[in-house]
Amino acid sequence: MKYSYGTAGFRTEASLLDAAIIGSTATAALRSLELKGKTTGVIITASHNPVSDNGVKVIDADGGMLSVNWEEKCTNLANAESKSELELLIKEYIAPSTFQASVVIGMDTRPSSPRLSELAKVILDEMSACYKDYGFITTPQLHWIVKLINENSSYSIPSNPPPLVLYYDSLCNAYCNVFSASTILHRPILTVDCANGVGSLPLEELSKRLKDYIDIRLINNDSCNYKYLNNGCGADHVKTTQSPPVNLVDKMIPNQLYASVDGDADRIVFYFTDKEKKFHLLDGDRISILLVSFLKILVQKSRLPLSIGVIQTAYANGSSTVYLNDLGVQIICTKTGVKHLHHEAQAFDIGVYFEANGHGTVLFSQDCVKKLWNPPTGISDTETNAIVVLLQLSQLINQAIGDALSDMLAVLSVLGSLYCDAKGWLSMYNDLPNKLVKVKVADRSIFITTDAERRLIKPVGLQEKIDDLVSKYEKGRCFVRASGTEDAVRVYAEASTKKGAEELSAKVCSLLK
Ligand code: NG1
Ligand code: ZN
Repeated sequence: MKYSYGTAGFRTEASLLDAAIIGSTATAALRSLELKGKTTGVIITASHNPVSDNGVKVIDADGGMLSVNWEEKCTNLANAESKSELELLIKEYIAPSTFQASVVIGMDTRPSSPRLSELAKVILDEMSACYKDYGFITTPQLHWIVKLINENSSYSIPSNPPPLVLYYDSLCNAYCNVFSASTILHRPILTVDCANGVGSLPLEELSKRLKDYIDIRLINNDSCNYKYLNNGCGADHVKTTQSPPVNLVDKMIPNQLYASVDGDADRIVFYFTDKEKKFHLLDGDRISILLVSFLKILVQKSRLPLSIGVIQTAYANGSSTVYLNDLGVQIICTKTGVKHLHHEAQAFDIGVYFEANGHGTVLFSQDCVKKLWNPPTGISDTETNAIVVLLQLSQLINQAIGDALSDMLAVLSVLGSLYCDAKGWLSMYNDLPNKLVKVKVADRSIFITTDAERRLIKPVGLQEKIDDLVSKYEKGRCFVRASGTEDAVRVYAEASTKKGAEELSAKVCSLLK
């Protein structure tokens, strides 16, 4: 089998993953050597995939995704056909170094994870790397730890207090500080569907630590019974079916807020039912808009010259883009895949990015954080207060990668600060009716896009046909692109009516047959 390091690292049926684990672990160690012993990470997870799958991703030394120029090397290492070919490649990629490689590893709660993690350790031993195994941990927690270790030269592994304790301290202190600074009045109730995954463990910790501030109620939190992992539950299930997860069907209390995280807790979506029992999803687009609305108010109050940008993909609902335009913040559309959004967000003092599926975060630039730590003298209480809240939000929100747990707390703190409930949040704009479908084609590699994947260059002539169809629908928008994670082409269509969106989708799909 041929592996290819994609947006989600390597992901496949768990029994076929050994070579990918070996290649990824070797990559993490080699990248660490190239960076003079800075710590990198290896996380074993297949996120929202079925329990029989597994996957692996390398975390770069800044706590973000693996640098693009290492993706090909990682692919080559994973595809080495023999031990001697692997050793030759390692020799070719190794940078002359007197340093020792330093790698942290972790895994989700899949039954195949412990064996794959042991395999990673064998490779690290063979490469004489120094490593620390964090066992069951969410993907964003391990990213956060890598960033922490490399940003604090005095911080070495193992160390005291353990990084995970610092993670919880940092999130909880920041939440409590935003709470006090913003005079949030009530103790919100949030029921969280944990997808029966690894997120159950930190969510239990957060619910205990924050019990005086939030009533966090966990469901589908059986991380030991892996046959239930992502089974009818989790963020992906709720987003794609637009319906509640198992154990909540017909049990939702009207107007109360619910959330679902995915199998490795790097995505979150919120939802509620109204009095008529109609289900309403509050997805990544809406998280983005809620957060940026509050951030904009804070920046205005602080009177600091801070730029705010929002990064979306073509899958963002058209109404959310119109809302952002009216709000007067800069909007950038990028290709699908968190690495593209993350990169663009770094261009702003405050960069907000979310994929519609709930994966995202808010980045505060170093320069911005410096300004928040050193406010001008003689400013008003309103300015000081806004600066304090901005600073706390920069500590609450995971700066390495999208994190369901820190996003959850950020959303609750913003809702509380704005005295906004689920209904109020939903009323910020009305989604345009839309349809997202997967189409199996003989060869998806022939679909070449441009303009942040919104237009096709190839197959020649197809885009003109799509344009022609789109022009027949009020507020029509439609694009076709090859999936980076599945062997299929995705068709997204939007129009002013449900009937229109469905018709447009069906017509474009038939062009692909
Ligand atoms: P692909 O398969 O390339 O569309 C999907 C998601 C992305 C992202 C990646 C995982 C959609 C439409 N696409 O990508 O948003 O989450 O998986 O990195 O949801
Ligand atoms: Zn995930």
